[in-house]
Amino acid sequence: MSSTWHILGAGSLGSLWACRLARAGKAVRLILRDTQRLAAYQAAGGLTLVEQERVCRYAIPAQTDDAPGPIHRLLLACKAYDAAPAVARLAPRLAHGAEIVLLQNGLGSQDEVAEQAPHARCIFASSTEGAFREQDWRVNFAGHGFNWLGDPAKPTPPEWFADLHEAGIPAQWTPDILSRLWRKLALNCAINPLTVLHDCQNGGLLGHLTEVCGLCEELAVLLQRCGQPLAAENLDEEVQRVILATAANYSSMYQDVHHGRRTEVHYLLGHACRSAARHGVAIDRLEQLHRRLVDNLRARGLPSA
Ligand code: NAD
Ligand code: KPL
Repeated sequence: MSSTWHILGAGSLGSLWACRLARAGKAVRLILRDTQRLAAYQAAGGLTLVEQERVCRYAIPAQTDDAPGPIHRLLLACKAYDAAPAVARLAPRLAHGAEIVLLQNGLGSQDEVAEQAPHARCIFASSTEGAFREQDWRVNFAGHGFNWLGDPAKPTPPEWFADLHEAGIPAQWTPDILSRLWRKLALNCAINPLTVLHDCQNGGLLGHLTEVCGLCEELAVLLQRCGQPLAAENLDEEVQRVILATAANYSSMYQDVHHGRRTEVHYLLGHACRSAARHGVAIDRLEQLHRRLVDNLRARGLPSA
């Protein structure tokens, strides 16, 4: 098996991972959308990582998805709605037993990817690191955090796991990755849509705590019914802690909406509503929230799924 890290998506998280792996001497190849993006990247001379005072450029080799050669290890660093189509295009290059690390927030895209790559091992990740693109090919490492990785189908970590520590990527292998992803999804459902609807920073929700707590109640019941009791524990307390700790921040969904970008709602609140319907759980408040959010997105001319 080749030890090259193919990284699809030179956006915020993909660039952050690519620069740290390359800095540690790991073989990295970026996979870019098309020949135009490839030419623009080559003209820029590489990816630039801005980390506090330090600014470093890494001339990481790049290619398009139809380049020759098999892929054994793929870091999928695109948005949830792009994940399955991206893997479908790469499928002819995926070696039997290839490993795909899925960095997508929310739930649902992991199953869509697995359908496109039935012979690959899908490793799910949940990240609390924060990065944003200052401009094309230049990423700012804004928020130190942590990464949990796991595979619901196989408890043993992949042999390359030590690469992450060597590259200074804080990470832990966990058998409870689904619980982590559900918990983050629940936090995002309780906070992000309301920040869009009330047009406020996370701290603005302190003025809407009855609404927040009502959502947490329904989310906790849903998590229990989905077989995720740990993710349901003290959810309302954690949501309020996060609102206070991030009071001055705008949620990721708020930022997407205000930059006119498509949101990941289908894999967050949308996934919660679909799961509730499957399990026969009544979630009137979450459904009403979903309807209000969909109307709001449509009114702005943004995709509502
Ligand atoms: P991003 O939009 O900055 O980057 C995604 C990149 O993927 C874009 O450059 C896009 O052009 C590229 N892409 C999409 N389809 C492609 C294809 N077929 N071929 C090649 N490139 C393709 O997104 P991001 O902020 O890095 O987020 C990625 C995922 O990580 C999301 O699910 C997000 O919710 C999650 N996440 C992000 C952060 C963060 O701080 N940015 C933190 C935690 C989780
Ligand atoms: O993850 C977040 C986001 O903005 O997406 C927080 C800060 C937890 C709010 O839900």
